[in-house]
Amino acid sequence: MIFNVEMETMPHDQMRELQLQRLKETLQHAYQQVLFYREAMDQAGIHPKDIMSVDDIAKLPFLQKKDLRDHYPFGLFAVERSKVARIHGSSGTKGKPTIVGYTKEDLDNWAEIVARAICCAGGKPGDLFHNAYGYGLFTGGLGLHNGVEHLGATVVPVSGGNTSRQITLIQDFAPRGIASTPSYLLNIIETMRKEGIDPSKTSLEYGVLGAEPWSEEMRQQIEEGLGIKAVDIYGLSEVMGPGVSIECAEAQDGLHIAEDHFIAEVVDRHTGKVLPYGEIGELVFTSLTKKAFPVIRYRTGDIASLHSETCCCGRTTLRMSRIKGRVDDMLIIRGVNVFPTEIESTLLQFTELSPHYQVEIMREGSLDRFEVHVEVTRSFMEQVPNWETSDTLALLKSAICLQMKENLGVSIHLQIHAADVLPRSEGKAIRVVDKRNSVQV
Ligand code: DLL
Repeated sequence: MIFNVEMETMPHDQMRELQLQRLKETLQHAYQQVLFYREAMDQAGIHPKDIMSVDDIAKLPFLQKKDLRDHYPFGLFAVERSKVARIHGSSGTKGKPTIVGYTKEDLDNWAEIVARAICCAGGKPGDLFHNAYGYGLFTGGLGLHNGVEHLGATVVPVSGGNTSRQITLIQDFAPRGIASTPSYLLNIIETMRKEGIDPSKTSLEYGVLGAEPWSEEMRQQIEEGLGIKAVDIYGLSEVMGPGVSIECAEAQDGLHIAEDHFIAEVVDRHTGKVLPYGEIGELVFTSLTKKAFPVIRYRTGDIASLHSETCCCGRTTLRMSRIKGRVDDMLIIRGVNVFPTEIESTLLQFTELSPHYQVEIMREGSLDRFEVHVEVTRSFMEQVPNWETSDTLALLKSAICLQMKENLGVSIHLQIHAADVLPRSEGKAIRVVDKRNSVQV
């Protein structure tokens, strides 16, 4: 089922026309209302009226995360604060959050975009929907919440955490859909098994999972574990929140961008040059309908590529690949660039391991040392006598290291722990722990 047929199946040229008209309005609005945009455009020698085609967007200066921090809290708002109906913020752990705002109209648009996204994932009006994204400044909880209501489905606003209660509610309410981070859903599956509940026997049929990078191998574990279709949803508070793009249940191959609300570009992360479709680089988004917090060429720090081929689901919108990772999370191991999801893909091929892992970076002399921490499953510990000193463990360790070397071209230091030792996620999983600047005693 397609929710907004007109927008989601619009021919490409027509969509470009709509985007151009909305882009012009957004630029005019931002130029008039936000000193930052006026100064940035003046400095670049470009005026909104100079934009004659969507491709002209490349002439405009970028917006960076630093600009949001420099104008904390409301310096980039384009309407009076009293017209702002809601505030959200980034889930960043360092320093103050980056703050964004929405007018009532922005919230209505967002709800429609998320309703469309849920349909794309296989949802429909009348569904019962378990929402395990955190509620608060983070856009996941309330973003999905309003989308479910807009769709005409029933939302269960559980938020993240209290996993046993989540499981009780899933069993008692019998939802069709669930939303959470993939890492938290793995935690829920694992807890079900510990509580003697077969996760494949729940009522769940589809999952709307995102807010963090995850691999195909993790998708497979979730789909097999719960017997559901798991689709990837992408978004970020600076641009709007969840729903900027989502995979369709039919293809699960690339995320459909809500192009009537956002223009996507991929740029070379060093030169800022726009890259052709198919090439991997940094995603950049421009909002087309937001009034309170328009963003013009926001550099997301997320690495992906864009694809224009038509999808088997019938949607004509541009698709983006799944996010390989964030620029800040990229590990440079002896000159080789590695994303945590690539490590994840290899680890999850080993059924002896649980799907939980963490990478620690430490300083060793003048070099960085990368330690990958994994844990064996409980059944491995039960099946292998004296598992910690066994040959089976030694063989497993060398097999993982060899596979890692083959897949990623790097040698890693592997630490294998007992089951249930590594931290479990209740929201966004922390995959990389950088200990280089911590004091060693
Ligand atoms: O994570 C919004 C969201 C909520 C998306 C629920 C999907 C579902 P922020 O907290 O601002 O917003 O974090 C945004 O999270 O720049 C990406 O690095 C990462 N991210 C979001 N979705 C995905 C995804 C929400 N599907 C940052 N795959 C983004 C990989 C993702 N990374």
